[in-house]
Amino acid sequence: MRLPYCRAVVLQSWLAARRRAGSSVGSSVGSSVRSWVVVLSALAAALVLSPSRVARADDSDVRVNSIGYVTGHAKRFSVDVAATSFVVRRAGDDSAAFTGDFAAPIADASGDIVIIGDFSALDDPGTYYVDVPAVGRSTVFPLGDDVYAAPLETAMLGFYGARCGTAVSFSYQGSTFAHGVCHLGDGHLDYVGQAGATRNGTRGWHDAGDYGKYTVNGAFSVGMLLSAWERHRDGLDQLALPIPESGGPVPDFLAEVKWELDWLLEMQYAADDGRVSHKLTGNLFEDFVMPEIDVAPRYFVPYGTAATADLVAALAQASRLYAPYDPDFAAQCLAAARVSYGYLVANPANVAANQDGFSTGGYGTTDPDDRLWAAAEMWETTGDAAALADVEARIAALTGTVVDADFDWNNTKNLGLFTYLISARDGRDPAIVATVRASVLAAATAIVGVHDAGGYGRGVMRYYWGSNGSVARTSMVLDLAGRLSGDPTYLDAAIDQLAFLFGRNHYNRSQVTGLGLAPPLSPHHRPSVADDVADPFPGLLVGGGTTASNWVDDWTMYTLNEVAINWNAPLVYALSLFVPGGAAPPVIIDAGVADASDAGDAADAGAVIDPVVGAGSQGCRCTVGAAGDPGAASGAPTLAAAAIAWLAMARRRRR
Ligand SMILES: [Ca+2]
Ligand SMILES: [Ca+2]
Repeated sequence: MRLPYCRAVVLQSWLAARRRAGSSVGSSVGSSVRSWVVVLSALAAALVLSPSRVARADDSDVRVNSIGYVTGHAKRFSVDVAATSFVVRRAGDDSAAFTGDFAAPIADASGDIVIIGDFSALDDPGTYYVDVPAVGRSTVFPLGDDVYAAPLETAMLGFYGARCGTAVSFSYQGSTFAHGVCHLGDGHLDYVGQAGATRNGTRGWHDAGDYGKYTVNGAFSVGMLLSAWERHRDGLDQLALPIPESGGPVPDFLAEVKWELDWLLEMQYAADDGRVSHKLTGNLFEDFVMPEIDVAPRYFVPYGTAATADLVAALAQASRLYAPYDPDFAAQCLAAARVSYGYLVANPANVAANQDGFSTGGYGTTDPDDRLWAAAEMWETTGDAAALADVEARIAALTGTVVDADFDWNNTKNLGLFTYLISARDGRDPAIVATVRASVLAAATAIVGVHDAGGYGRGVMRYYWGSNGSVARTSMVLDLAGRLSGDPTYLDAAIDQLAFLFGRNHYNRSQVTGLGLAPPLSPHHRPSVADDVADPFPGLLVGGGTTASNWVDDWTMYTLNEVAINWNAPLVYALSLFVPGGAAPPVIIDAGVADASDAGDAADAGAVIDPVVGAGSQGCRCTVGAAGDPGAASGAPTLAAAAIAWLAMARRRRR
């Protein structure tokens, strides 16, 4: 009898304290919210509503990437007690495959004193464990070319399970995860001037632990997923997902993303009115029920210019990527993007969405970054000179950092900057290209610096609500820097971000449900809490600690253990770098300035240079290793060396 009452108390407390009311990501979470976290934690512990799971796995001080290690890439692990040497042993017969010494201890932000071992030179596929004499053994892990293939599929299941407006059912590790048809009433138009009327706003993904659909975060997540497709298509196009569209004309990966795009299209006010609703939610957060039980009315919320710009960007990018598979859909996306882009051009002032009456996620953000992203994607898709002038004016007007090492939904400019930088189109201002290029390398070098300074290789300096998503998101910056410089340091740091998320961390636990060592069992995710399956829905990255050591696996702790599409999307991006076929060729900026013999060598090496930038960059004066270029200081290889290194890596990966 007591339990339902207490549960209601917790839910009310939780609703009162609910997140995203602020204008920024977790760093802005106020002290009042933190107080509620404490209150909720105490309540949960006292009432044994959802027993706080032991945060640390207790089996080892030897922390590895429990998913495994990829041939041709860095292989590092961490130990949080003192030792001098280690042995990597074959799991089959315990024979030694590699012996090494530890580096000097590092004082990690978690308080752990950590030593790091490196067995990158071991490249024979197999199954291994790390043995540290007098300390212990790691979990057993595979080493091979394809250790991330299955996790990538699982991470995409995270999106499929979040589908709104349809029934979902799939099997994973012996359990069936499902929900019924939900939210077909989406949505009501009362808050956008049509009391009592409704319009179709079905489909899309439930955003996070809740069932709302938020344009800014939805478009941002789509942008990261489509960028993964655009840059690592060969690693994604063979993906077979258990979705209804599988086997159709659109590759499964794009078919899953289309479910969100179909909804985004409906967020535009009308075909001739480019304003875009900021979100589609109920007035309040839902109870912890299955989505088909949630029948409270949901509303289109008034437009904001950030949401409008993000829709433009996502739809413009989608237009060029879906065109080979679904030309009608591609045309629909571009037409909608043009209408909303036209609105933005005609209405340059930032307009924040009026969210009066709603206590669901705020996702409030100003729009300069969103407008930059929109202009970049419009230019890349259409070649429109005015859009190029728009994006370049916005880049030139940036104050402070151009490319940010740490970014999230409230700062989308990186997505636009990346598209701009690696475009094959003509006509850019060479000075702006050079600025962006140098800034990508500077941001990536900063990430590597943070990675080097910590005990577990985490590349994000701060800890905040959802920062596991930002850890995954560093892979986008590191990917670009690796391709620009040819320096493997960047991709090595990127794979270490996955290692952190899959168990090489203070907790010795995976941060993704259903994957790796001791994964989260109690995420803040309504279907996982409300269904009758013991395990949570798989493939969901939890937000992680807001300090280096405070993560708990407890569904009531939304600032620590929620899930969200803007965290899963960069996880997919990171995984796409390291699956078979995912390796991307160097980006060569300025073929006209690079040493002619370099270009010749690269061509001789197999014509691997992707003309992503060089061919059309009329007179671009940026050069590899230019003054102020962090790549120069770190000894970035020549263009030819970069191309040859990539070829060698691609060959290794194919073996
Ligand atoms: Ca913004
Ligand atoms: Ca459950």
